[in-house]
Amino acid sequence: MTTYKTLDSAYMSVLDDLYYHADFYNAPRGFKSREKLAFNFALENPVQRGIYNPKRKSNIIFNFAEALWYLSGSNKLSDISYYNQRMPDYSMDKKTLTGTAYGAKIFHFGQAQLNQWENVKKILREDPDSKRAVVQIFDANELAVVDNLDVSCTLGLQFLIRDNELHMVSYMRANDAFRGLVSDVFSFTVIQEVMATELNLAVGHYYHSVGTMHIYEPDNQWVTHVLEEKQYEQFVFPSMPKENNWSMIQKLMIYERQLRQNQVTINWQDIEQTGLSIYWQQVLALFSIYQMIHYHKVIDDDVVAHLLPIYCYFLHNKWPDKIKVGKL
Ligand code: 5HM
Repeated sequence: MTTYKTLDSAYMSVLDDLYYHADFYNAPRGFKSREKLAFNFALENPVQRGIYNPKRKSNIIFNFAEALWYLSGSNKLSDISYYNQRMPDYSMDKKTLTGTAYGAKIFHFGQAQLNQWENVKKILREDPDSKRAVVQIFDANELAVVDNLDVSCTLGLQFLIRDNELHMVSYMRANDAFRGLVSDVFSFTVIQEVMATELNLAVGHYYHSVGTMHIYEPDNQWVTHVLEEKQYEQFVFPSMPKENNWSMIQKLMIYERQLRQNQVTINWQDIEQTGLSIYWQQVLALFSIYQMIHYHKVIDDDVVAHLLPIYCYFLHNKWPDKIKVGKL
């Protein structure tokens, strides 16, 4: 298995490998794609989860929103479609997501509504060497739903404590190497970091294992543009505070909902007065800026000016008309 230092380097190498050295060309469910089977890679530093290739235009706000949506345990479509207009395409009833809502699987699995997060923590506390700390995501019932639009691509996540570090292995049946990989590895490594800080452990390696890794044909042109771009600025992604982050995450979720529902506006002074730690203040600032973008409000320069350079870079790259270079 190839080990990369950062997700950015893994992404470029995996894309190149898939695009130029695919093993199969086919069209599952009619969607033309190229693929490799039983694909895997490892990340030495899962906190370094940013993808900075300017042509890829990754959406840091959606990435944090999706990770937070998972941590909230929600399966509600509107909680996440606010950040990504494509999400309704995967919903059968246009109200919930059945496969993609990994948080609902993690925190309320199946009829018994199992809280797998708590189970995994208990197992690891009782036996730190355990190989049973698995969060199951894919549910066999998903295949029984006729014409199911949303069958979990992720089978499960396994947590392993080795040498006082929390390692994580994700198992996916299928992963879109160009789109899905960016948000999936972002969210999964956030989950790993939240679990590690809660268990008071350092973050270990992240292992990504996929049944079919593929690139969809309509993305081919964009993929080649991304692959042509070899030299670009890199940043150091911030680490979460080394403490149990749940109280901060829960507080952040309350503000996130109020912003999303357009019940409040939040300026930089408000953010500082939330009592959130600096790491989570930055994420709230991202959500506050997204509210301005989404609801076509005037962008609050002061909030932008207080963002870390890494987040300014992402926003300017994604929304150059709204987040100006001069504000960097
Ligand atoms: O036909 P199928 O159910 O496999 O189509 C869903 C596709 O969405 C997957 O093949 C995968 O390419 C992509 N996907 C992903 O990469 C979907 C999800 C949602 O579970 C995900 N990552 N998290």
